[in-house]
Amino acid sequence: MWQKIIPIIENNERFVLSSHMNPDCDALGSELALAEHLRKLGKTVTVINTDPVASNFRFLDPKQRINQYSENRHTRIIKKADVIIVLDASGSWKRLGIIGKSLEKAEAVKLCIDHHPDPTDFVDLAVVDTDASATGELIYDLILTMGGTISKTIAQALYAAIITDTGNFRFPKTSPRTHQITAELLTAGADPMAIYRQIYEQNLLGAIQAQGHIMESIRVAADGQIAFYGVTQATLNQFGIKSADLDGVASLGQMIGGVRVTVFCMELSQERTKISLRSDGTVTINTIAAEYGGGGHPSAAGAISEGLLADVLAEVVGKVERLLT
Ligand SMILES: [Mn+2]
Repeated sequence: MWQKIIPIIENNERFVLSSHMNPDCDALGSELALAEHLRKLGKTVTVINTDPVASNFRFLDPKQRINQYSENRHTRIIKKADVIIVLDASGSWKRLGIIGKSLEKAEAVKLCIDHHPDPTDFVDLAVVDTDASATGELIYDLILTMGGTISKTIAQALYAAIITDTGNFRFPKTSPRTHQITAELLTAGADPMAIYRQIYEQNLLGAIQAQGHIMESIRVAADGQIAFYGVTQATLNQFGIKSADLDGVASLGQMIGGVRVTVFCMELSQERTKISLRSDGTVTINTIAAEYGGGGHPSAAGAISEGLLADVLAEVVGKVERLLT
């Protein structure tokens, strides 16, 4: 799996790592782990994302080595890079946000390491394993294949990547291999309780209260097989929170017995709506996300649509209803 990528890593010096917009723990953990491994090999590594690290993930990066993209500071670094590695983000350069344009123009060799089933023709070479529960699993494998070691900081980063991308070991791609890797990460010093608390138990009071508000608004369709709800900017303002504070709200509907698919829409601005889809694994919903230019996994996907929240929500629910009949 790695035989083409390893020589490219070994024979080059300057690396830029990047990932998708609003980087999650898998994106950040994979970046941090691979960056540390490359630095140990003597490489120069810069990690740059379009969006900043969310506050509950900052513990992963105490030395603040993950940069938020700025054209002034990073254009030269990107231009001089020998290799660009895109992690956890297939599909197209667009998934990376504004940095994607800059990376696309660079002359570096472009690689992608991912577990999403989306196109990879935007890079020169890709390693995609859709059976992996997280990109973090692949990075673990790459580091060991290259004879590297799993330090405590790498273990912590990859553990965070895997628990979040598996929904704490319940999503369909959770495998014996996932647990074997996780066991090794614990041996290498990852602290499950501390990491769980940092990721899941640092919510703002307003975020939890907003969840209560959203939960009250949940409606169902298709005889209770679809749960759907949305949140407006006005509600976010009312509770004094930002959209990023509502991580996890997209799967609230799945807590209801009988619900197979959840549709959650968030108003980004008046004519821009973020769509999040979740399914119980019996329905493939990334096809619907793809209709809106988005992507993701068969049972967890998302997209952004031009349109009013209420219209987009109704339209997506209609599409899911047709999928179920
Ligand atoms: Mn991932």
